[in-house]
Amino acid sequence: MYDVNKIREDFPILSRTVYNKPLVYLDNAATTQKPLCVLDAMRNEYLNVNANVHRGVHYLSQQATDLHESAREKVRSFINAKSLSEVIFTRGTTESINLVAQTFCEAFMKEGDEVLVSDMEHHSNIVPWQLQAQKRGIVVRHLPITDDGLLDLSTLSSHLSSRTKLVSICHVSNVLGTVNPVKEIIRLAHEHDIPVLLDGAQSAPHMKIDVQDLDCDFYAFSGHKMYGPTGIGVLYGKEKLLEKMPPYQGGGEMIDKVSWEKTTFEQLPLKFEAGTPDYVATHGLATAIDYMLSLGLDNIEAHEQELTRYCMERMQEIENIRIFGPHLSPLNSHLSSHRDAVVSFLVGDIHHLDMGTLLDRLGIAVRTGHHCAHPLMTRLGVTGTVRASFALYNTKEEVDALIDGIHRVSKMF
Ligand code: 7TS
Repeated sequence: MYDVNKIREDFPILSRTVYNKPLVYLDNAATTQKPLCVLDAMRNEYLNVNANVHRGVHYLSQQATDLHESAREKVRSFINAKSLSEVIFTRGTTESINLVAQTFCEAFMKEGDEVLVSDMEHHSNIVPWQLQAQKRGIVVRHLPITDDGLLDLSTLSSHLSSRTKLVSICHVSNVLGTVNPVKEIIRLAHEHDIPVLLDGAQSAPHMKIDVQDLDCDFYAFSGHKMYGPTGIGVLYGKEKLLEKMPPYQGGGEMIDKVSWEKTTFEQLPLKFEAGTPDYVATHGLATAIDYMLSLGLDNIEAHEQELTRYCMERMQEIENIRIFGPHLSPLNSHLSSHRDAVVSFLVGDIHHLDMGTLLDRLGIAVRTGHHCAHPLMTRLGVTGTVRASFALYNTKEEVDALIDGIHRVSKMF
């Protein structure tokens, strides 16, 4: 079954110490650690295969191209996209959303047209739209959240208008852990013929994603948050939309023919992939996906849900703690299906930075601050929170260490 201690052996960094204390790494929503198999795969590619992809007739180039394109197939099947044309490699969620913001607006939006985001977005799903607002005069509207940190779906219809051209929301909040009812949102938006982009940065690492079942029009995620390397991510898009969107950047790989008179572009997905791709990172990402599949996505989710439930329960012991986002119902200790592996909190009037700094001295790595979600902080009426976030290798003992640490810090104040 799921042997977390055995799994931890795949991540040597988890055995290191900081300040002579065992490391307790609870900053996984920012980035996850990498298993040996990912590092080995990338090292092996650089050692034995390395050559630029797509353009070479020679053996190594073909081998590197095969690895790169089989990574695309791995991603396609991981998210169940219909076709390889719909899987675009990017640098990460941020670039995926910027790509859509620039090219979707170019193709489909005019001055006064609206994009609907929500009050719980990461800046990477706010600022790209604001840049388009400055450039093209589009309007960025935002869906409110309830005090429990849920999207208020009763207000969705009133935020959609004949000018709404896209809904762009996170699948899971990186601060609140809220798992949004995205299928329902997509169904409602589609009733008005409005496509939906899902920011999957915090969902792809934690749950089975099926883009056809969700029926989302775009889905963006980052490799480094799911045990893969930094600098690689994915944009899924429905072919019928991507076909109509202009290229994002110009350069090699993305062209068909170039002349001074007229340049034509490659077919999907290469049309959106100018320049040498990070083909070693795509192989690393594919290896990370294989690693997750070998453990079982359901097993990973069950383990992380159990840790989150345990953490939320143990946090009830702490006086004056304020947990943000959907709470566990006191009558029912099962985890709310609305919360993923993220717990943001504050204790009394202890500043989040003080809490984070003192926990760090105990070896416990958490994130503090605004978590790249200023508008959400404003909505919550705080300048920041402390955030613990879990991954497939965390343990109940680490949750215990966090709770003990919070007790110790609280006593100091
Ligand atoms: N969207 C969400 C919901 C995120 O949580 C993040 C990163 C991004 C987009 C951007 O991802 P990137 O890989 O392109 O940077 N979130 C965090 C975080 O919560 N702490 O550090 C990064």
